[in-house]
This record gives sequence, structure tokens and C-alpha cells, in this order.
Amino acid sequence: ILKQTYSQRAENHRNPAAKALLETIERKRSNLCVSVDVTKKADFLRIIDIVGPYICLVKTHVDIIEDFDFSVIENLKDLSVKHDFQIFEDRKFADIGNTVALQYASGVYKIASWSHITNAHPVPGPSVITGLLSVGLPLGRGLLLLSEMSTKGSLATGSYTEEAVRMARSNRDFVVGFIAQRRMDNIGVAEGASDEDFLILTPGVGMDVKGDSMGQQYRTPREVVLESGCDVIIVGRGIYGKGNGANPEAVREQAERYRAEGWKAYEERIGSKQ
Ligand code: UP6
Repeated sequence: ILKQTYSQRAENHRNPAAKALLETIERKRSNLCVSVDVTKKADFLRIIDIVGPYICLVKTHVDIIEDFDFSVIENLKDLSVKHDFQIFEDRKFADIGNTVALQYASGVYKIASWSHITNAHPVPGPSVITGLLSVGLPLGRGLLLLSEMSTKGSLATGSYTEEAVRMARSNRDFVVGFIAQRRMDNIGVAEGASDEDFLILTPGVGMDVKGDSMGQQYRTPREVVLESGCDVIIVGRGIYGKGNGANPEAVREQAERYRAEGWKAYEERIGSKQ
């Protein structure tokens, strides 16, 4: 897997959301996902319009938008067509199957109706997948499990991480990969024996600082993609800074910088300049 191109891997994925993400990465030569964690819809849409050309995926926390109404989603969908990117609502579901199914399909946000990919904490056990799958699988959606976290003191380690991988393996049609800090395919199998292909999307990426004051820890795109074998770098504040992206040129520059670094690390990993 480490040596395969994104387009080779796209051919082996049957889940439509995973396939579309891998194809988008290859087409745009970008393994960058921008996490747009701002609280006003105008800032949210403005930042996405600026970074759109440089990304494969937008990650949202739609519940932090104060002036939310469904036009945010309509505009987000239009931007995803304009700039050719996929959408990932970082909802981190973590309840019983019946509740997560309702949270995914219904409420104010109707996440399943627009988000190609979403994620869940494995803490409830396999029933969290069963619940989400009942809504998402018929729509061609994909799920990521949080098998590790980027934060200092995270409890998602050791046997918790291993159990998450086991849960994913039993639901390969819907669980397309992990939020993690390294590859998960080799967990629980003999070294090199696995030909499984999970997508690894990795937050906690920053080039200028090592962390924040609330336990976040950053590694560089090179450490994440080349050394740890991850597939997509997730960058938030590293791109739009503290001012909610008030300076469009600075946001554009950072997006291009992270895109270039992520792609260079990937090319080095597969051992070819494309
Ligand atoms: N995120 C992490 N670490 C995890 C899982 N998710 O940082 O283990 C999410 C956060 C935030 C983004 O919820 O939206 O990734 C990181 O933002 P940042 O780059 O501004 O730190």
C-alpha cells in the first residue's frame, strides 16, 4: 500500500466515497484536507472558496456555525462542484446505534444527505457502525473510525486501537479507514502480510508550531505522509490562522504550501516523481 499510487488504490476500493476521494486526490495532485473550524457562515464559505483549488476534501464541524441555516449546505455543495472536492463532516458519533442513526439522518443538519464521509468513535462497540451503516450505506457514504487521536494523553491507544481495527475489518463495505496517526493495516497481522487498504486521514498537522495550549500536538506533512504512511493531511489553523482567514492571500499561500508539502512527501514515499 505504501508504494501504490492513489489511482491504483482507487481501483481496489469498492465504497463510492473512498473511491471518489482517491480519484480526487490523484486528479488534483492534493492529499490536503482543510478543516474549516470557524463560527460564521460567511467566513466558512469564504475560506472554502479560497482553499478550494488546493484541496481534495473539506472537513466541517457544522454545529459550530452560529448563523447556520440550510443555505450553508447548499453553498458548500456548490463549492464542492466548482472546486472538485469531497465533504467530510467530522461529527465523531459515539452513541448507541439507534441514536447515531437519528443524529446522522435527521435533526437540523441531516449530515448523511450531504457529507460523503463522516466518522465515529469506536467506544460503543460495533453497534455504532450498524447504526450509521443503516443510513449511510444505501447513500454510498463512507465511515472512518477514530482509532487514535492527536491530543496529548489520548486514551485511544493499545488494545483500544486494535479493537477499532477489528471492528473496521468486519464492516469493509462501509468503514473505509481511520482517523489515526499512522497506518493501521498491519495491526493484528504478521508484518507485511496484509494487503488491506484502509484510508488513513491524519489531523494534528502543522509546520510552524508544535501544538496549542489545549493539548493539540502537530507533526509536519513529511512526518505524517512519508514517515508514518498516512494518506491525507488534515490542516485547520495552520492554513487560516487566528484571524478566521481575514487575509485571503495568506490563506491561499498556506493552502498551496501544505498541498505542495503533502504531495512531495507522497511522491517520495511511492518513490517516483509523477
Ligand atoms: N481532530 C484533531 N485530532 C483528532 C481528531 N480530530 O485535531 O485526533 C480535528 C479537530 C479539528 C482539526 O476537531 O477540527 O482536526 C484540527 O484542527 P487544527 O489543525 O486547527 O488543530
